[in-house]
Order: sequence, then structure tokens, then C-alpha cells
Amino acid sequence: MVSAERGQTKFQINLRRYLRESDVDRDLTRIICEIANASKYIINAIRTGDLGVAGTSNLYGEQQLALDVLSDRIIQKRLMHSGVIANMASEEIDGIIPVTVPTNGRYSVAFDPLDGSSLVDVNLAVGTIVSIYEGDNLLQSGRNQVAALYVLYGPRTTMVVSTGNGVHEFAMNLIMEFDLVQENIKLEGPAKIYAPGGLRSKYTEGTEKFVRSLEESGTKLRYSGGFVPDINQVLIKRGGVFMYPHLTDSPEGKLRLLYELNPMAFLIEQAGGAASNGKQRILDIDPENLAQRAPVFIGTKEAVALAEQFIREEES
Ligand code: AFP
Repeated sequence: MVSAERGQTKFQINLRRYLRESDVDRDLTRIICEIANASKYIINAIRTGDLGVAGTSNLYGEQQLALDVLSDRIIQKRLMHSGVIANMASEEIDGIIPVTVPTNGRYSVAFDPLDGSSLVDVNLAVGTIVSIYEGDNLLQSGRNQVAALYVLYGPRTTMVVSTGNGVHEFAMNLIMEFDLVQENIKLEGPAKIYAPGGLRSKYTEGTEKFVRSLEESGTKLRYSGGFVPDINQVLIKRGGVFMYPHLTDSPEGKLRLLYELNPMAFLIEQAGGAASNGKQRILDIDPENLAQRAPVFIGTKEAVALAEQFIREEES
């Protein structure tokens, strides 16, 4: 626990000082602070930038927005600048991005530069998602992550981060620095809210029964279409479940294991929750390639266990 200096409330502790006083490795602190720096430029791009298409498509054949490409470039540049990166991979780029500057190569980073970017033109919250591993291998299971974070660009700009010692929230202040808001966020009790991704008509019987049981137990539907704001709601409301399940026409669901699911699963587990593909812990999945997708049920332990039970029953 970080102590506050005389005359300073605990809440004026900025990100770098918090990580330093929590004895987080210097190079890891550097990466997290470089993402914080990148977010300043991304906010400006969101607020004033070109909302149009970039005229290019990513490796999945999806049309890229100018904001996707710009956010990706901003983050790549900041991470290169850190001097501690061995390898990086972006949801917007095909393959591993080579590090072309001098580096001690201690860490590797996978990131989704602007998840939910298609929501910016309808003025909804979006986010940056980051997953960090020690060493140069990005194709390993999520349980080996040493840190994960997301930056949420909403009415406020916040960062939620874990380096394996609890989950903490920071908010951007007037001078665009992140100050501590709350430490050791914990998910408690039954799911208060649920966020169901994908077309309901393509839900399998088990998932449909799971959603119905949530409704019958008074769990409220809260879905924005943005993974980062939806997970943030589950976390900050201290209880809920997000799902983008296997669908009748896409057994792997939609979301990406490396860039979206592993970092969020790391954060949610650090908050005492769980994340599953319906059968297996997300963090135990061994990735076969960078673009791999997986179904997901993530949130309070009870809700995820219930989802797994319904999925098991549908298969028996
Ligand atoms: P975009 O980046 O294409 O906006 O997709 C956002 C996202 O990856 C994730 O943030 C959402 O949870 C999910 O897709 C929304 O998917 P549906 O639009 O199929 O519900």
C-alpha cells in the first residue's frame, strides 16, 4: 500500500510515483508510462481528428479508420521510444512489428490501439488495450503476462492497470497526467449487470439459457458495443458479466485472444473474477497464431461458472 506524503491526499499520487512506490520494475513502469503518454495524443485525435476511413484494411480484411491507423502509429512510436521492447504486435498490423531502435529487449507488448473505433463517430466511449510479457515471445498463454491495462476514453479518461498485485484505477487530470483514483478493485457477489455481444438469434441453447437465468435473477442489461467501456462497467460496478460467446455461425466468437481477451482476463482475475471460453480458463489457452479469436464469458466468478455449466449441459 502506497502512503501519502504530508499535505498530499492519497489521491494525488500519480501513476509513475504509484508504480515506483509499489516496487514495479523500472522498465515495466517505463512501458506503462509510455502508454499513458500515447493516450494524450490519442485523445486529441479522437476529439479533433479525421473520423473517416483510412482507405486501407487490416489483416482481417476489416476497413481501417484513420483513427485506428493513427492510434496504432502513436503507440508503436512511444513503445519504440521506451528502449525496453523486444517485440510488439498490434491488432491493426499483420505479424510481429520489428523493433528498429536500440533496446534492452526485456519485454514484449500486444495491443489493440483503439478498440471499438467505429463507436467514435456516434460519440460513445472507446479504449486502448495492452498486454505485456517478459522476454520476446508473444505467442504464449495469457497466464504468463506480467501486466495488463486499458485506457478508457469516455467522459473522463481513465487507466485501469495491474502488474500482478491487484487492479488499480487512475484518472487523467487537468495537465493530462494520471492520478490514482482507487486501489485493489474487487468484484463482489452476484452479477448486477450483463453485457451480451453478438447476435442473440445466433446464440446456442446453453448461452440462451444463461442469459435467461440472468434476466430472471434481476441482472440488468448494459451493452455499449465497446469491449473496454463494457468491461469497465463490470469492474467499477463491482460485479457483472460480459459475453461474446460462440455463435451458431462462428464457433470462435469475435474477440481476439492476444489483443483483447488475455489482458482483460488478467485484470478481471486480479480483481477476483474469472474469464472462460465456456469450457476453459482464457488465460490457459495456448495461442496458435496472433489473430486467434475465442468465445468469452468474463466477470464475477459465480456468473462465469454458471455460463460454463449451461455450456457443458448443451454439449452433454
Ligand atoms: P469495432 O472495433 O469493429 O468497433 O468492434 C468492437 C469490438 O471489437 C468490441 O469492442 C465489442 O465488444 C465488439 O466488437 C462488438 O461487436 P458487435 O458489434 O458484434 O456486438
